Amino acid sequence: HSLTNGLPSALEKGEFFIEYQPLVRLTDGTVRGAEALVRWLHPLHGVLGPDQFIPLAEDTGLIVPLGRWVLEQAARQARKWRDAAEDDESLRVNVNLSPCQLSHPTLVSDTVAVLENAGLCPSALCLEVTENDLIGADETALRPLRQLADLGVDIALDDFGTGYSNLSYLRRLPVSQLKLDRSFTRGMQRAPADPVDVKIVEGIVSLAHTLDLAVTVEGVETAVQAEHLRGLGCDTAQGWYYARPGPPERLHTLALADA
Ligand code: G
Ligand code: G
Ligand code: MN
Ligand code: NA
Repeated sequence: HSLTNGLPSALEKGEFFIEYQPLVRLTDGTVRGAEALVRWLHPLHGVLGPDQFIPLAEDTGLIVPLGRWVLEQAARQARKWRDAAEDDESLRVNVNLSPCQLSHPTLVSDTVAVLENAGLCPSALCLEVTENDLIGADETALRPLRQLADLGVDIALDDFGTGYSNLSYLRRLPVSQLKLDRSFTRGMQRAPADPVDVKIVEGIVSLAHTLDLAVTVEGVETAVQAEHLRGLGCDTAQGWYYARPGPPERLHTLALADA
């Protein structure tokens, strides 16, 4: 608990920072964007990961201003990447949303304002929400996400496959991509791949593409795994094989290396 005593004042003290992990298109290996992952530079304990403070931020309500700050930073960063690349179609940014943000009345207006202030088009942003946070959500609860999706913001279903997938509910959600949890891709790290994992991923990709959803795979750690997942038709990959989460400048270097 002492770890998180300083959490309420950490935002105003400027103790949070963001690392970015590249998202790579599997067909050609190009960097398409990055996921923003927040960290807390704790004055006594050093760098803390989200698992160590996001739950408390949710309990205390700090997640709403913190989440807004992450969104602002990420949007500004995407603007910088695009300016540097002199390409407005290039890099996109993914931002995680917590359930408190989803149900917050200003989610849509905040997001629109952040995009406008950053000079970023909605399609440059992907919001990630977990499958579990949407389970049980009715039409009213989904309305803000649907409004954002209608504006052109991409919505991804994060940690897909770890919840209670009543697959028919996928059709009701305003999502355009699935982020397949890394538990499904672990069995493909080395050859020969686990045949059951291969079948499961094959089935999910087929279902997703039928519903017009793109598939991003998480936790790609080896070349063998990347090759398997490319062969199975997955669209985008993220993982240590490509890059660990890191500073924003590095993404630019990685993206330029493609060009
Ligand atoms: O950084 P790390 O790889 O440990 O991320 C762990 C998890 O923390 C991620 O899967 C993500 O769901 C969550 N997370 C990271 N950044 C944010 C954020 O800005 N907001 C929220 N709500 N969750 C985040
Ligand atoms: O939003 P999400 O919970 O998916 O955040 C991604 C989490 O997964 C982060 O904590 C990140 O550090 C972690 N991660 C990213 N790539 C890899 C990987 O290749 N292997 C493993 N084991 N973890 C990863
Ligand atoms: Mn995520
Ligand atoms: Na995830």
